[in-house]
Amino acid sequence: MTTATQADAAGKVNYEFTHTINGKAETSKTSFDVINPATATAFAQCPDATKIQLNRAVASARRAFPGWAKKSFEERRAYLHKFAAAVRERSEELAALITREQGKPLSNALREMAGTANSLEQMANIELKDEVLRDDGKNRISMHFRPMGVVGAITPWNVPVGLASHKIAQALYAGNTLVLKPSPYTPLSTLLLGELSRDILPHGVFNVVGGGNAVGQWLTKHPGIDKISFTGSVATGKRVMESSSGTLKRVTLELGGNDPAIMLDDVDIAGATAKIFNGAFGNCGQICMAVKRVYVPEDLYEPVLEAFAQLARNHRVGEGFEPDVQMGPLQNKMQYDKVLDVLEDTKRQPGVRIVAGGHPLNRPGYFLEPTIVGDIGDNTRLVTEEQFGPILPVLKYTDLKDALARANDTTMGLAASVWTKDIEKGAKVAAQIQAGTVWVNHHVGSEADIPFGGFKQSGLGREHGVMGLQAYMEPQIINVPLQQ
Ligand code: TXE
Repeated sequence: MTTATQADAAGKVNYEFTHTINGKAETSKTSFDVINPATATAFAQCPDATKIQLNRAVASARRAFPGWAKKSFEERRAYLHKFAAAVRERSEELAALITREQGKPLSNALREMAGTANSLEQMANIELKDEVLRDDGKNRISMHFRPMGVVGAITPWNVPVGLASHKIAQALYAGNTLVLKPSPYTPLSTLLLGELSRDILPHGVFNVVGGGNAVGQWLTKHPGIDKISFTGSVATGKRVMESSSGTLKRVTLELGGNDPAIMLDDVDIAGATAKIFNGAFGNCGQICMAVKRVYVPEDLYEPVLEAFAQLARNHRVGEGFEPDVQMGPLQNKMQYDKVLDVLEDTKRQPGVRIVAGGHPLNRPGYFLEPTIVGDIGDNTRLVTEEQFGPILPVLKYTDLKDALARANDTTMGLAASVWTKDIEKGAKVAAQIQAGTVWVNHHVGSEADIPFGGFKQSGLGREHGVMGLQAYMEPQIINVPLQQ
């Protein structure tokens, strides 16, 4: 497996990445370039699956389903723990590949791999119990959860293996089999994960198929798929829901966020700004639940703005393999252009202050300085859209009610945070924000036993926890008369 992550002097990885279909390697006649965002050049090839190959992957998952569904939770737990151990053993290689194709610092890629192994284990440790709904001497009515069938999972490019691991863990532990399609921008680490699974999981239980958006669409329309689990943009999420409707597939959608952080007037400025900064600029701002807007009381506005600016100026940006680097490039050209466009729009706003950053780095690759923006209006692209990049608007407020109304004035509702020395007050303010997760004095995090998902157009359903697991299963009521 080592050659899959080693680059030659020109930065190219000369390794044949393959799909995993029915537990075996498959290539395709055609392939496409995978770009290293730190150099903006192609470094490897991803096989591009045909419709016939996708059909074969779905058929193999269907064949494997009855045997896998019949296994007990304990048996499936043992498989997932074994998979987690193998991932842990190879995490350095997988992390290096993530850094090369995704751009994030190697330390962050290693964290993503540790999270992947933990998530496979933690999900498989959840106990799902049958429930007795009524037992009154006349009837015994109980609820049981049954595996659904074949799950199609579609994943994005920001946290390629980490996000895939949530879907793998839930789908397989629940007793389903899986066909997973990674983003065409970052497919290789997931293909390698599939390769690693071949000696561990029964054939057909876990299939990984590389390809472009068309493969995703085939998956959502495929009559052999029972559920789609999707993480990506709101626009594509809506298309996924539409094309899944043909066979009434169950859908879980984890979409974008425009997540506010609200500082209260008793906030510890140094502590909060440092944590909010990390919550906004981690992974170059490309996290669905990242801080996307900060609301600050008027009296604290200038010191807070300056604290953010200092942090931005000291943040080390560079290629993910450079030592001590804290932020890599944006992941792809489409995203880079989109973020530059938002930046240009921001600079055109009357009275706006760019207090730190504001420029691309003078080197190849999709690098942008961490950028702090002050005195920007509410009705601007930077505030109303999900920027998904390293630009943070800092907004002033005089009245908390008004700040809450502005924070809630969005079609999204994924996550948010409240910052205060008074924890109880923080929790009361948190309850007034329309978002699936609201943290107090913290922002960004994901745990396999805690449900996660969005209000409004940030998604549909929840992943993680008992609730997440149940979303990969069908509830079944067994109604038994106790008197004839
Ligand atoms: O995502 P897409 P893109 C946001 C971010 C970004 C925007 C677009 O704001 O600028 O999304 O990014 C597959 N049927 N997020 O275009 O299109 C695709 O191949 C089925 C937020 O890369 O949503 C990939 O595997 N599948 C997000 C996956 O969908 C389709 C993380 C995601 O691609 C498809 C990433 C179709 N019709 C970007 N079209 C988050 N929630 O964290 C595409 N795909």
